[in-house]
Amino acid sequence: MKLDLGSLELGVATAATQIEGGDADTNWHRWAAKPGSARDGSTPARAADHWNRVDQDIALLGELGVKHYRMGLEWARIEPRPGVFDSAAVEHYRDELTKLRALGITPLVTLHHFNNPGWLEERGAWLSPQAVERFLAYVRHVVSHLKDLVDEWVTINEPNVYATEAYIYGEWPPATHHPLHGMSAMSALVEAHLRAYALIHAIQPEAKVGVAHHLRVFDPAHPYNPIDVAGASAMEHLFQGAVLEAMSTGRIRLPLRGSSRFAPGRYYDFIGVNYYTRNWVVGVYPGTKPGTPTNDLGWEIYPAGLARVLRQVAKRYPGPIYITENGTADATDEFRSRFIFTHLRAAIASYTPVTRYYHWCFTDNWEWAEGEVPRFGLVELDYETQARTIKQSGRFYADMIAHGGVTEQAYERWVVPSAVGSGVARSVGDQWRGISDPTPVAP
Ligand code: IFM
Repeated sequence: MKLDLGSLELGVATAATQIEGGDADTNWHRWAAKPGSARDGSTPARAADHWNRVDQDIALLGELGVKHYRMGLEWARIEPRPGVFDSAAVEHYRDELTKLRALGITPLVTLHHFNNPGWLEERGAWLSPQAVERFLAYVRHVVSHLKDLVDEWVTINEPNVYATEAYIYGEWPPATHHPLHGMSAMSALVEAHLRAYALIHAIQPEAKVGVAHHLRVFDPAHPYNPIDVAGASAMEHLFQGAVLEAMSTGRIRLPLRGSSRFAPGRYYDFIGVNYYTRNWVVGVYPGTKPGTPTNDLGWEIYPAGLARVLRQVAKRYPGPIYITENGTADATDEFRSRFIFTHLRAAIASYTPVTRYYHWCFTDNWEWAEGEVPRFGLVELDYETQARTIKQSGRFYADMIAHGGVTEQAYERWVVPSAVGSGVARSVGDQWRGISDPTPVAP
């Protein structure tokens, strides 16, 4: 065996808005309908049409052999108007969950994955003083109605990415540039998680609840330059450290704000880690290390970073770790198999209590402001015909699940011919200008 997975179990992940399609009234449907929003002009109305193709997709999950599936719920479908819940939408999810469980697939359900109902968005989204209460009412409804089918919940996905993109970079709805608003939104999401953690346990005491948190490595480009060192450490704290600490322990430190009503304690049953890349910091600039392999979006491919973030988490937050997302944009599926192999190898070599790995993504899907162009799936999606085809990396993934690891034959068949990336970062700024050398680097 080339790589033994041991007790690490493999699954795949998705998010409602990115795959369901249809006309749900969300922040994203409203935003993308305005010309010039998503880079390719697409909207989430098409996506993978999963809402109508649930049975086909569950059959594909069965074909891959996954035993774990992380999926999201579309809040706007469940609560189309404030306080009005749609029983047909809840029934739809019940049906999906029942079918998953019948196949022996354990669902991990995300309650908020960047998606707000339109009615919350027009009230100011996460800056609205009612946002947390509204979220809790939705959580109460969902957990009460699905608790016989779901044991594991992710309250909030990547609060740091959402707040940064929506309020600081202004790339996502509501598309404003206001750092203080970004911190207010992040603080509201922290409070939403801390209170939802208690609420879910009150309704379903045996539930396992956590956050899926986006964690990166921030390395100073010049380790002897105090400005780069300070920049990397500040970014680490502002982007991810403070929010992870607050959501996990109830300890709320600047730049987050919050009341002191949260007793210090443990507010997670697992820590969810979404890992993709590292930033190479020059001063206050979060760039990409020149000369490193990159994916189709110019993100550095840095498997050792996964082991580094897992160790950082394990040191501070005892308990199980789930890799709730890890994956890459690879339109031609030329390097995804190697990406998976090297990241799983790093996770195992971290010697941390990591028990799950959910690959992002199950199928190609609508990648927010980047639209339909980036291809993250193990299953290829033809957006025009909605045909699904398992990619070679998907076959590799299924083979690993079937054998409990990477056999010598699988390594020769899928990993050896796989490239290491689709480009090379040429300068620290490439990621932000969408430039990387298109020549693939040799394996
Ligand atoms: O597609 C996203 C997902 O919604 C959240 N984590 C990162 C993925 C890739 O960008």
